[in-house]
Amino acid sequence: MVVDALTAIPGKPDRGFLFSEWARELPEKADIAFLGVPYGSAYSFHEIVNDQANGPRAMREVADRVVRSLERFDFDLGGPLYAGRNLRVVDCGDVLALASDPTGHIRRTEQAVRQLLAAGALPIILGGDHAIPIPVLRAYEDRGPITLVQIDQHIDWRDEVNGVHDGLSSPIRRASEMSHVGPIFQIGLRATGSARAEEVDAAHAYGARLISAYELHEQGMAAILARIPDGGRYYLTVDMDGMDPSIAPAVAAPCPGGVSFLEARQLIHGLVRKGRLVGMDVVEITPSSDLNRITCITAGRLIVNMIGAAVRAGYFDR
Ligand SMILES: [Mn+2]
Repeated sequence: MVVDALTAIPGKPDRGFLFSEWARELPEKADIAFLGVPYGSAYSFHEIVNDQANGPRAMREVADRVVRSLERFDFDLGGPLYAGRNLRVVDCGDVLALASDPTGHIRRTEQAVRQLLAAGALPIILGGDHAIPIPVLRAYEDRGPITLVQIDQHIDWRDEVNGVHDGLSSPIRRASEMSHVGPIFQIGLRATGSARAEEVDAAHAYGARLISAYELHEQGMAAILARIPDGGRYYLTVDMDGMDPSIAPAVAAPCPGGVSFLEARQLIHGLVRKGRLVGMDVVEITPSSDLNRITCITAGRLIVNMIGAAVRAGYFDR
């Protein structure tokens, strides 16, 4: 193991996520880059390796069920994933984590995403828990203003839990403090999470738009999309517990009433068309509780719809 590397290839499969080429070193130029980020900032020592840390591996293992092969006609997209374009799509492996440096992976995550952005790549992050967008979003420092769009059951506005400020209950609070993050839309909220009234007040004070799952189901995603300003640079974070547990059971907090696949797909295609989707993460999959791998397939199909829409919107045309 090269201990000063940012990433490490996890090994087993011949190809990276969605038949992409493995990048043993971060690319100097690429169109799309997958990056596994297994570890965030844990709330207790034994949670440093949680079930969510198995997410990148589970996503890669299911990839040939997400897309059977790259030349196949994808009916979500009206043709093959890359529409015949010759794009450089790489899987950069997982951000390296070292027992000798138990928080170094957070710094490495930010650095890796900075390098991917400098390479011209669209980063697609495979988490990991919901702490992971914190260092990812920091990497967009010079690329704002970012409109942050979140699919989640929870608002994730805790300032800290157990004295940890960068954990999975805090990503939107931390994002709100970044000067390059502007409007925040939080979609799919329901039931109870880490938030108390003070966290909801903080979100409202910022101007975050809190959209419950029920408001979404009653008004439809087109109405929600219409509230998001056009022409933005959108970053989409998908906490899989925001999705309905019938299609995403492998989460730590399954709860009925969630976002449907059709709604999430409509959001993704809508954002790609409205402006520029500059990055996406899929987080909070707990592979040990998956059923027939459907949570990973749901997450993978959201990624495929994002890529396919971006290709057809001309994102990678030179
Ligand atoms: Mn979350």
